[in-house]
Amino acid sequence: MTLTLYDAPRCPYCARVRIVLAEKNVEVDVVEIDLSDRPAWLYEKNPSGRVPVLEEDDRPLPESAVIMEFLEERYPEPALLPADPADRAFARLLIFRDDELTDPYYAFRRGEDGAAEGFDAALRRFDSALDERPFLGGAEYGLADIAYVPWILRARDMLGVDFEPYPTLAGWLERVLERPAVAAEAGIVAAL
Ligand SMILES: N[C@@H](CCC(=O)N[C@@H](CS)C(=O)NCC(=O)O)C(=O)O
Repeated sequence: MTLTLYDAPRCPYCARVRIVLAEKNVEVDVVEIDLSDRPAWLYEKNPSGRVPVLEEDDRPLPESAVIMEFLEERYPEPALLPADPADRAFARLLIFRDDELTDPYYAFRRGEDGAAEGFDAALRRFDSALDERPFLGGAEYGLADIAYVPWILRARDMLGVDFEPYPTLAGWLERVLERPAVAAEAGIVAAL
């Protein structure tokens, strides 16, 4: 079986897949896509022309959230979703609603009017959610954390966001950075 990741270092959606692959110690061939000059053949693998695309043999799979779930099923160890169905559903719900963080992030990155306040509000919600549990999905680190941490790292390192006003979020970031897979992603972001 061959596994190929069509990837872009700066892409946070690709980062999700990179982190899950690293957590599960899965080897892949990586094809780096230049997002400013995408090859025409990428549209055959994903009609939207977006990355990431993960291709197992000749079956291309786009959409980072779907790819994460596929990897969880294909390579169950170590488990990145909780065992209990209600807990799994909660983690999936968080991933499904990622635009509650990503929309304010992109508005802030684009410098839109009022976006600093909007992103601050989103980070405060994130901070409060983590008051109740050590990891986003619950007691254990997993896919929900992996789904969000790419934007948090990019906010810190590329947009210069200081997490001092969000101490619970900052504590969570420290905890997830203890994972070598997340630390490796932080290294990719630092080199962008
Ligand atoms: N919903 C997709 C979003 C992927 C996405 O937006 N990727 C960006 C790079 S970060 C991309 O390929 N952008 C090119 C474009 O929008 O044309 C996912 O979760 O994989």
